[in-house]
Amino acid sequence: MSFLKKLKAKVTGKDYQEQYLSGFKKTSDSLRLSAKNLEKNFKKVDEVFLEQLMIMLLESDIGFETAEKIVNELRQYDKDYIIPNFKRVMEFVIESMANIYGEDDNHFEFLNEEGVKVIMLVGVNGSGKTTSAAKLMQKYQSEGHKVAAVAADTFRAGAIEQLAKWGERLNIPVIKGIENGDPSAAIVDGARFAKENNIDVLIIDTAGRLQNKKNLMNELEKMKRVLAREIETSPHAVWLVIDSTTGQNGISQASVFLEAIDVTGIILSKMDGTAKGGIIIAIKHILNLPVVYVGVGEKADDLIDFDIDSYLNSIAKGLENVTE
Ligand SMILES: Nc1nc2c(ncn2[C@@H]2O[C@H](COP(=O)(O)OP(=O)(O)OP(=O)(O)O)[C@@H](O)[C@H]2O)c(=O)[nH]1
Ligand SMILES: [Mg+2]
Repeated sequence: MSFLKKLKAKVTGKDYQEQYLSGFKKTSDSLRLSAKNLEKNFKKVDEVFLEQLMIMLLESDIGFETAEKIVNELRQYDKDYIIPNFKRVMEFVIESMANIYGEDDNHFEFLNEEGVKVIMLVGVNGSGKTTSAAKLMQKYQSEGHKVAAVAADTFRAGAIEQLAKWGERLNIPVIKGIENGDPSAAIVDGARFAKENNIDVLIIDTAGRLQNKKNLMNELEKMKRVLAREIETSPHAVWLVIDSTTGQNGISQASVFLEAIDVTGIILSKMDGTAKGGIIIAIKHILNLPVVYVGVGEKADDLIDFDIDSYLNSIAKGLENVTE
């Protein structure tokens, strides 16, 4: 069975498939268009073709290193086996992406632990932290967890109210920081509230300003320190929110956070607004961090659990007419 058929079989019956197809529609459409153009010029896998393929991959925001790796592997494979047609090329590319991404570990295991589980959201200005916090609040609540959140963005005017409003809408308690106050104080209040009220999942929304690195590091370290003092094993997850529409730039902005705190996974927001889904592969390849969730809209339920098979299957949809 071909790789794409196997992929399709693997995801059949899995949750979220419709959301994948609509959330990644722009990526899939754009892949179809560029594949059609590429197919027109295909005779064999030669340097001219490989260069065009490289450009197509770069346009998907997969990043230079990752694109080069795929192109080099294809060149080598063609030397060994000779690729007969364009369909096989595209299949090879998708299969390479799967290999680069690799198998996902179960990053949700901590949710089965006893006691309060703490998830911290970090990331640059406007990347989608607060909206992602609301989406996670709704998700875990709907799965039967007792949820609370901390509005620890004491920096931006209106930020605390933004999360508090989500809390009211979802009927979830939000512990509010004080504007211009110490975010760590809000975190301590939130952790104590969670312990006293048998909360299962506590979600912490933080400020997104990109101040100087030293301040950011100090602040995040302090947050971690006070958290661990209240709840020994916390934070259980630190997820960095990256705006997918900012592409490679989003990845480089993220590096400041990676230096400041142990990030355990990525939430990729605003995927509904971009055709550049290659960024998912780049994140795994360059940052070696799993994409845990993908945001596909502004509503509380516009969040999908990321799984690489469903993602690749949804973008391969765009290739069906080209490759069959
Ligand atoms: N289309 C779309 N819009 C999104 C998504 N996630 C967030 N947004 C929008 O992006 C904007 C910024 O989102 P926020 O959640 O406020 O971002 P933030 O990181 O908390 O921003 P700061 O608190 O200012 O650092 C808002 O207008 C959101 O509605 C998404 O997945 N898709
Ligand atoms: Mg915010």
